[in-house]
This record gives sequence, structure tokens and C-alpha cells, in this order.
Amino acid sequence: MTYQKSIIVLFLSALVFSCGPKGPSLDERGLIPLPKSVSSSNSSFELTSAASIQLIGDQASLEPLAQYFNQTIKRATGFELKVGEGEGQIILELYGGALDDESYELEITSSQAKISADSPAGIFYGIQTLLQAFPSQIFAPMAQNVNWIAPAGKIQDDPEYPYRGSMLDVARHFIGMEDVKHYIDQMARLKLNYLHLHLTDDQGWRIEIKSWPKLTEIGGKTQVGGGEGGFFTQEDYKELVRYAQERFITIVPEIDMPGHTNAALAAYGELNPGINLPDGDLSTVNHPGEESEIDFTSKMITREPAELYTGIEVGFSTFDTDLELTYQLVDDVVRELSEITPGPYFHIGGDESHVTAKDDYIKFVERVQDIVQKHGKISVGWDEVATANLLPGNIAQFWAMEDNAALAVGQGNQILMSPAKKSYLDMQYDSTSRIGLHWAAYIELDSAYLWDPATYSSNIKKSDILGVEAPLWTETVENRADIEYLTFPRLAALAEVAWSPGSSRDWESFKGRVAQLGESWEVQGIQFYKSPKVAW
Ligand code: TNX
Repeated sequence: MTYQKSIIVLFLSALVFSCGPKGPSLDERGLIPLPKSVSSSNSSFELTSAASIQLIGDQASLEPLAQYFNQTIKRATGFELKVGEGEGQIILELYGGALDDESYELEITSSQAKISADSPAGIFYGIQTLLQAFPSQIFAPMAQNVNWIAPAGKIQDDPEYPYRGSMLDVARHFIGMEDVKHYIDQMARLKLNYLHLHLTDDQGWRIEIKSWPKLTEIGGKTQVGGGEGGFFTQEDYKELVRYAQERFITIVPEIDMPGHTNAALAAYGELNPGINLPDGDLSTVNHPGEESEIDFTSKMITREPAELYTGIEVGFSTFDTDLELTYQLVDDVVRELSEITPGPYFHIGGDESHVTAKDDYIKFVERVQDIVQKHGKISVGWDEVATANLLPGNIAQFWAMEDNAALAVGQGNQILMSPAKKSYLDMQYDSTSRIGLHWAAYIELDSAYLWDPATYSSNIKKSDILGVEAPLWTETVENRADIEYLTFPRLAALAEVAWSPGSSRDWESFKGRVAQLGESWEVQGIQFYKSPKVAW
């Protein structure tokens, strides 16, 4: 071959190669959380504006799912796919089995992509997987010049744990409606299904209670650092509930008590016991190993409003557990909030009540559990609540003390796994992270990924575990960029820990897949932490 001829051959073969089947196969796509089974076949499906969405099964349940798909792809693709019972290229088939069955099947061939499931939630998760199979630009907020090709293959999937959650602390710094909705959108992409809202703490009361208006009027008006704070009206809260529900996410409201209640004590001085140290030892206040700098003498005054607090120490406040008015407040709050919470759970906090005497604490938790039950909800509490007698079916959220988790298991109660050393999104990645705390650990992405809820503590067996939750405490988080920096990519790791079986999880594989998810965060303008462990 002459020199010129070989140049031409090279050029032509490059051309052919670039036009042939391209891109990764289905099992090489950045699917997170990793599905139970993925088999690839050697073709691909191209979505065009001529495609339509075919609904098989209960139309009323399927219609909103088709709209969700259309809404999600509209801005990047410019498509608005027709929806109906006629033949289509995207097929959603609902069998109508058990509602709590979250499994689904996704089959992509050269001519169609079909999702089938027993429940609408299953179809929703199938949609999330299908979206991830397309090029990452599908999530872009503006038109993209891309061929929307998804590799062919078959996926069968269902989650390891029924509760896959994240928590937003809207109390330390208030987080507004748009940012919470944005968070919900991102949770949905990762097939997370519970959003726990930490609505009250020492620094702020963030949910309107109509029978106790000063809780927000006074208790909501500042935040850590002294900024202006804020709160959700009940209408706002209902809107969040609805928005989350449309994405198959259940909201769990938390009213933290009897500790972490300074904002309430500032609003209603008649509730304030002053300080009530169990053994007079101030060094027990604050996170393990951290000294308190609070001047407790100013907090000894009873039945006077507490001062609003804008620092970040913990464990110095308590409700008066001997005062009937305390239980009146709790009853009103639980009643009002339960009425606008369709989900089954009500979180009663219960953590770090360092200045509540142990007996008082137990008496309080047991009474509050009864109140929650009376209003038709199941109590969840931080692991300390297991030092009390838990009602059957109540949940203990393990964050720090394995002994407490063991107490809950011993009583036959289930555990929600949020070990601070692995799942706390507010921990710094390393000592150079621009925000975050590190009292529990530094948590790099690999550390957030490399643990198994079922083997984390010898006291907690797999069958004791309801699920996994990743809390974002916001002492150092002021805005959306801060939320995104601490949450992503770690929330993706925790979503996989919650959804995919331990036996299938693999850090090397996750590293490759999360880099692709990074592209989708990039096109959405999400300012995630570029962990040096990943080739972004
Ligand atoms: C501990 S975790 C707390 C929170 C803090 C958090 C900061 C838990 C139940 N209590 O009050 O915000 O540490 O990491």
C-alpha cells in the first residue's frame, strides 16, 4: 500500500469506527445505585422526538409517571413525548401488585425501552435507571445537541432495605423551599425514599404550630451565626410533602426533645426549667471529647424566656419533664404536625439530653411515645431513646452508641442505621475541607462507601435493620453550594449502601460509575466535591 492509500484507509476506518455502535454497554453505564442484575446485549435504543410513551395498566397511576419522565427530559432533549395506550417506544407496564414492592424490570432493545413493576414506586425507580442509561446530558437544564442513545440489555432490580433516607437539618441554618425541593429531586435520582426533616433545635424552631405561634415568631427568627433564620408555614410543609410524594419520598418530621429545645424555651419562658444538671458535671455537655464554653450561670433562671442561641454547642437545654404544660405543648405539636404528615413516622429526637436527669429522660420519652401513638404515628428516636421502654414497632436511629442500639434490638425494635463515622454528611472529607465538622471522623468518599450496615456492629443483625439514613447537620452549612459540597458525591455512596446488596458492592466499580454521575451533576450545575479518589 502506498503512503497515501494507507492514510485513506486509516481515515475511512476511523470514520466507520466512529459511526458504529458506540458508547459503553449497559453494564458499563454509571448506574447508581447498582441494580441487582444487569445483562448487556449488543445493540442500542435511540430516543427521538417521534417516540411515544405507552401505558399498560392503571392509567391514573401511570399518567403522572409518564409526565415525570417527560418533564425530566424536556429541557435537554426538547421532546414532549405523546402519552397513551397506543403502541409506544417507551413502555410503562404496571401489574398492580403489592404497593410496598419496589422491584422493577427494565428491558432495552433496539426498538423500545420497557419498564414493568408491581407498584408505581417500582416504575419510578425503573425510570431513574433508564434516565441514567442515556447520556448524562439528559439532565441538563438547556437544549443539548446529543443523540439520545441508551445501550440495550435487561435489568432486574429491587432494594436491599425498605428505608433509604437522608436528613436535612433546617434548624441550625434554615434551608428554604427551593433548596429543599432541589435536594428532593437529587434524592429521587438515587432511589432514596425517606426525607427526614430536623425541624427544631436550640438555634431555631422551623415549623409553624398554630396553637403555639411564638414557637416560630420568636423561636424561628435567628440561626447559627445570628442570621435571620426563617420557618415553614404549614402550607409550605404540605407543599414539600406533596412534592416529595410525587417522587415517592416520604417526609419524616422531627421535633427534637427534651434536649435541643432552647428555641422553644426562648419562645415560651413558662416552659423553661433553667438548667437542671443531673450530676453538676458541665464537661459532659457537647460532643464527645469537646469542652463547652457556654456560661451556664445565665441559664439557671427558671420560668423566664431563654436567650436565643446562635452558637453550635449541643446538649445544654432541656424541657421540664415534671411540668404538665410541657406535655400539653408536645401533644399540640405532635397533633398538628401528624395531621399534615401522611407518612407513618414521627421523629421525637431524644439525642444529647445531657442536662436532663436519666430518670426524667426515660419518663419523658415514654410519655412522648404514647402521645405519638395516640396521634397515629410510629416514633423514631436517636439511639438514646432505647434506654427507655420502647413501644413495639418504634424505631431507634443508631448514630453513636452501639450499646443503645443493642438495647433497642434486645427489646425487639428495629434500627435505622446512621453511624456518624460513615453516614454523617456534615463530617469533613479531610482536614482541608472548607466546611464541616470532624468530631466523629473525616469521611472521604471511599470511607462513606466501604461499610456494610449488616456487619457494622456485632450487636445489629441484618434482620434488625429497617434501613440507612445519611444526615446533613447544618452548623457549617449556609447555602445550596455548601449543601452540595458536603452531600455529593457521598450521598451516592450511601444510596448504594442502602439499595444494593453488600455482596455486589465494589469500590473500583463504584469509582468508575460515580465519575459518570459526576457528569450529570456537572451539567446540572451541582457543585459537588471532586474527591481525589475518583478520575472525574
Ligand atoms: C450530633 S447526631 C448531633 C447533632 C449535631 C451533630 C453534628 C445527633 C443525634 N446529634 O445535634 O448537629 O452531632 O455533627
